[in-house]
Amino acid sequence: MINDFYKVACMTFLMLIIGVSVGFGQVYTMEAEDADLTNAGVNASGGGCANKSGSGLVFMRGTTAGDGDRVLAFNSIDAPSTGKYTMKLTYFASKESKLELVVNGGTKTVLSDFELTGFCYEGPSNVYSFEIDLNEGANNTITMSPVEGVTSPYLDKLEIFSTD
Ligand SMILES: [Ca+2]
Repeated sequence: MINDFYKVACMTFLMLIIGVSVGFGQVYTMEAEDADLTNAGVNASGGGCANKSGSGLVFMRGTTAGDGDRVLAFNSIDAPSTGKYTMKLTYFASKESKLELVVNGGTKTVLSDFELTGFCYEGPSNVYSFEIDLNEGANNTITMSPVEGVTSPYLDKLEIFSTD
């Protein structure tokens, strides 16, 4: 009985530590440069820029024919339940930028109105928030592609939070 009490206490404590370390309500975090980049996307390292997180940035361009085929995929996103979540995309944009978003192979959504931040070395990043639907379980996928003919933002990090 006492053993069980300690087990529960320890588990609760561990869950609290894990909860604090990933941030309250946060279900996912991934650096863009650590996600799955296909079709010869361009990974801009961000050089020695201190305003990014992780080791770099992903820049898929968009302005050259064929750039629309580039895909940055965030796979195996684990959601605790089916429903609405808030996606927070940390980025840099030095001019008007757009990005195509697909969640779980669904409809393409074009994200626009990225507030301009300048390049990474010029100042802090900004966060683009967008509400998405995820399914319960670890099989959620979010893909991002350039809108062909338009510059993409420099992608730094993707975080997902529960909305309640
Ligand atoms: Ca990064």
